[in-house]
Amino acid sequence: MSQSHDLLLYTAKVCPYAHRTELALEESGAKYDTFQVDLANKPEWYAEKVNKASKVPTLVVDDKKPDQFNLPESMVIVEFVSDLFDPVSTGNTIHSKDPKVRADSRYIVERFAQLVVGSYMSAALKQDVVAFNELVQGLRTFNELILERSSQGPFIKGDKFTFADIGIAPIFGRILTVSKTNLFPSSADAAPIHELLEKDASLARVKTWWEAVSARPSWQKTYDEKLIVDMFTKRIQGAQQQAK
Ligand SMILES: N[C@@H](CCC(=O)N[C@@H](CS)C(=O)NCC(=O)O)C(=O)O
Repeated sequence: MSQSHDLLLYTAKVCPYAHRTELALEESGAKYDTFQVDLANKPEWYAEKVNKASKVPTLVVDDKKPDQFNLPESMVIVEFVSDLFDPVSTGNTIHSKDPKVRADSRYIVERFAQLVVGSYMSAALKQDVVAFNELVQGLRTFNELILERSSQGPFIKGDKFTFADIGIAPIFGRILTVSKTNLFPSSADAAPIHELLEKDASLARVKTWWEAVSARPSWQKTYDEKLIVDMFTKRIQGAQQQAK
């Protein structure tokens, strides 16, 4: 496949939203350059020249050409990448052409965020045990949702790694890393999430899903767990100190 657009991704390894776009580009076999944005010290030109909201990710299409355009918002970028490259070089299709599958994939990414993101942040940054229990419950509900869509998977919509997996995996991966690093509060009602994932029947479908996602070359190439551990340890311990 010849690639007709130059692509430059403004990204940050720490950011789960930027991570989605790296996964989509890798899965597509796209050629792209990256610019790592230090979120603690963003270049002063970034907001003006790249992304008015001053956030990562941003995909610059045809950088410095007359028809250059800058695309913000992770799932918009994932969709754009799938429109440019599907069916991808791996034979996979990131985003189905079927309107029902497309809509349900968007829904499940949105529902996962509703179920999990707020409680994850509060559990980690505020050491809020109630939020931690809500997070575990949210993951159990997610297990049911993906079981309803495909009992065997291993991916959310069946045997292919697609839009829904890309939308959710970077957030789930970070939750697991925070758990393994013992940065969540301990709860009398639930074991640590990485232990529950191994043994709890109510997360069995999530376990199957996660094993398949984390084995993908695109995941292994784009997830720098050591960096996440270092950055999250500083951030979460900093937030804990401030709360004292
Ligand atoms: N809805 C956006 C969220 C992007 C976002 O919140 N990115 C964060 C990093 S994870 C960011 O760039 N924040 C600005 C900052 O930290 O200054 C998306 O999905 O792309």
